[in-house]
Amino acid sequence: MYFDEAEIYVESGQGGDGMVHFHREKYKPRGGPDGGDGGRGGDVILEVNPNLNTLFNFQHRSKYQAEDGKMGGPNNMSGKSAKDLIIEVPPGTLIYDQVSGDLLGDLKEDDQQLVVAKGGRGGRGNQHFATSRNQTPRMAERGEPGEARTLRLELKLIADVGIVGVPNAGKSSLLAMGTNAKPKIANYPFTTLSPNLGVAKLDVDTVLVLADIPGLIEGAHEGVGLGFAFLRHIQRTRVLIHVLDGLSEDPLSDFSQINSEMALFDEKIREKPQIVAFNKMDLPDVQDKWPSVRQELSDLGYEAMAISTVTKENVKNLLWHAAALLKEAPEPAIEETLPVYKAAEDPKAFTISRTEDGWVVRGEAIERAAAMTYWEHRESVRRFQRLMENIGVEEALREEGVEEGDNVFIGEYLLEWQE
Ligand SMILES: Nc1nc2c(ncn2[C@@H]2O[C@H](COP(=O)(O)OP(=O)(O)OP(=O)(O)O)[C@@H](O)[C@H]2O)c(=O)[nH]1
Ligand SMILES: [Mg+2]
Repeated sequence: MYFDEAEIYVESGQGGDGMVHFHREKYKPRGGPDGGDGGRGGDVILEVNPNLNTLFNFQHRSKYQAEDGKMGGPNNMSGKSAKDLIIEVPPGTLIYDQVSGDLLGDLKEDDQQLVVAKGGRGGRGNQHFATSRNQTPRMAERGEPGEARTLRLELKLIADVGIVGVPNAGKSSLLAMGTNAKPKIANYPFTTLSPNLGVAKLDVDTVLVLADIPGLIEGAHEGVGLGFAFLRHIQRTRVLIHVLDGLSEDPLSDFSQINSEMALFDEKIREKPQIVAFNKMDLPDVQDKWPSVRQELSDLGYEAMAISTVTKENVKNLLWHAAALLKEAPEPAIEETLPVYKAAEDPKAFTISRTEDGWVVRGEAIERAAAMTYWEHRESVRRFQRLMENIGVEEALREEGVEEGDNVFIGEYLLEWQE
């Protein structure tokens, strides 16, 4: 249903495991350690594709998983790293972490990228663990696990010019006439349910991106009609074309209504340059009304043009006029609603809790280290124990009163406490 919001689940690839292996050659004494490193797991990356203008694709697919890195091999051979998984999004996509609500990024420029889940690094093979005292290390690291997260995507169209007005005014007709877009047009209100983008190429150097915004009515800023979901698309446009329905009983009251709805939603919209387009001038009734409407608008300080999307009267002029205003219009101010980027939690932080089954230790660094340990190799386990000591988990458990034989859960791993 919604094309401008989506929820997706992403998971990066796990790193490949490092290998425990010793060099072997015919007729030669046993060689040193030569277990290769695991390859890196694939990242999940969002990338702007300027040809997209909706989040519609995510209706059909919402789960994205990058591949895992390959395991290291003998002869110091590194495992193959996995390819990154690239997900294309339209320009103007805001990315939020669904759980924390944090804004992770705002993708606007062509080909701009954001890594949303970093692939795990490959585990090191035993070639790295030889020391002067230990020439035959029977240990290696397992690959680092990938990251999983749920993201909320929100699209803010990036159009230069927003076409606004009451339902049925002829906004979509104008977009269809002036650009490459083919929006639905019909003689009833709320034909357009979501903004359409169109590109008008006026000449080689002058290209306008126009957004046809669904019809606005009184109370739109409070969610009436199609609501404010689409008002926010107007925020990023720089110039507005306000289409008046020439057939309306009172085009001027329509005009002020829409303006106040926009201002109630965001005061700054009022500052955007606005061109008024009095539409349906092919009809005699409408032509009769034009002189008085024009006068009243001019008294209010607005420049108005009379157009017809049927005969195309003044449509090109209108777009050229918009292009001229665009040159002077300032870049829209950066979102005032952007939340602050929060610093990530200290990865070495951990918590300890006691349950019926035993002690539960939770923390990013310690859980990762557990996942990267080969529990079948004593030396790997010792290394893990040193880490427990270094980041203070061991001391904290002792202070809490851990005893010989107690169960200690580190993430998914169960250990038995031994002094
Ligand atoms: N005679 C005449 N009819 C027009 C003109 N422009 C649009 N219309 C008609 O007005 C009706 C509404 O046109 P749309 O372009 O769908 O209007 P809209 O503003 O996009 O309407 P919503 O999407 O419902 O907000 C359609 O029946 C169009 O054919 C015009 O210049 N002259
Ligand atoms: Mg429409």
